Amino acid sequence: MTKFSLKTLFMLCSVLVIALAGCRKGESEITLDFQPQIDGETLIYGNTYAINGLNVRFDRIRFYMTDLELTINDEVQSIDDAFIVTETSDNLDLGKANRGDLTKIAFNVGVSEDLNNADPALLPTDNPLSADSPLIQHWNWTAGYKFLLIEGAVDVNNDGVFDDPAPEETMSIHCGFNSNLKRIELDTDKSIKRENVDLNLEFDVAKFFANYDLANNLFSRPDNNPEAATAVMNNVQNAFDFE
Ligand SMILES: [Ca+2]
Repeated sequence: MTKFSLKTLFMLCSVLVIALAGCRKGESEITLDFQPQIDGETLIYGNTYAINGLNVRFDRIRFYMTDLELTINDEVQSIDDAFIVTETSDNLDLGKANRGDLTKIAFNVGVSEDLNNADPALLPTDNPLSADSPLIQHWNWTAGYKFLLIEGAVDVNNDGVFDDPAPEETMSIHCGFNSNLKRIELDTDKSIKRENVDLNLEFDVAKFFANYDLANNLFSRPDNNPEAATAVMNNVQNAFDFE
């Protein structure tokens, strides 16, 4: 290689390094840490909690989180990916965002109407809304996605035993439908300035059941007691918070 081409190569590399460094300097990798709670205490799946006067056990809580927006330096940054939060989700990698002052985070619990009415088979496999995703929560093309799924048991007869999987004390509430889509908007005052930024998002599962008659609403499906799912989704609106 000639001297000239080596010099050219060196210059090109330098420009590339500077360009990459400049790019990194202005952006942070954002992670959402999930902290499910019961009345302010960390929720542990499988444990027993008192909710509305009854002992309750949660085995599984899963929901879709879509159309995320971060307001940083008064500019809304949209995150196009869809996410699913499960009982084993500790955190979600949201990708990169420009640095600055985060004043608001907004997202849907559920799936927006256009996607909810669409065919999940048309989505790429790595999308949690895809028919090929191992985590897909979908009824069929008429009913769409299960936005939120809550499963566990409730000791309705108060004998100290969860009589499940026999159906009488099994809790299974599946929430969906376009009319139940919820937009969560949370004000905050976090600074996004380091290379990696963790945001702690709490949701209090006890609040899912505010003013909810658990004993008589253990089960909900689109064709069986859908009103219970609507009540839970209305409560979801008030269940999220930043630490
Ligand atoms: Ca019982």
